[in-house]
Amino acid sequence: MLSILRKARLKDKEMRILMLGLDNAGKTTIVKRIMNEDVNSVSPTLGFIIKTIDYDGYKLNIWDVGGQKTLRTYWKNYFEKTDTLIWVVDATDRERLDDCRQELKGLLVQERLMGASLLVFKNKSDVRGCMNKDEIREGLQLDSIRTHKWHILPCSAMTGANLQEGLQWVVQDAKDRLFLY
Ligand SMILES: Nc1nc2c(ncn2[C@@H]2O[C@H](COP(=O)(O)OP(=O)(O)O)[C@@H](O)[C@H]2O)c(=O)[nH]1
Ligand SMILES: [Mg+2]
Repeated sequence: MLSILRKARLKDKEMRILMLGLDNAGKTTIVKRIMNEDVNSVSPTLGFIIKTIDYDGYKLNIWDVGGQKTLRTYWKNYFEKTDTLIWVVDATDRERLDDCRQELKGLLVQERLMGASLLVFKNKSDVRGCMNKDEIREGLQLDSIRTHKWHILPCSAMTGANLQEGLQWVVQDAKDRLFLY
């Protein structure tokens, strides 16, 4: 049933994108950069923000949800009808990579996220000495994911690098799915 609804919306070229990750990963800054808003005035997100972006003929509704530990229990309220999960990782935060892996793992077993694709944004790639793509891929054990179609992209909310490419992947994935079903 869910998948039928999902497909109907994809046909309407409307998508729901859930942006999650640990606090301080750069989720809100990514959304602001995509929206061409000032990225220097970001404060921690309590609750959530929804932004709508038109991209390649698609209407992308991006849900930016607060990632602090106390807020993570509320994430489940946003799973329904999600087409794509964007998991934002702070590539400079080696200490919490394990925490990051566990949180992601916990999401990927959620039934209501089963039909969603996964885009991992390796954010803060502009910072010298940050973890590279392989380190994140291994640290998050992405190669062991069998339940979701996934893709990892290094990006920077500060420079804007690869953010458009990320949206392009999201939209292309939606097109592929429409073609498949
Ligand atoms: N150097 C660098 N800093 C970033 C980048 N993205 C976010 N930040 C900084 O990381 C901090 C947390 O960003 P925020 O968007 O609030 O993270 P959120 O908690 O995931 O929403 C802020 O101080 C941002 O300026 C990035 O790509 N590069
Ligand atoms: Mg935020």
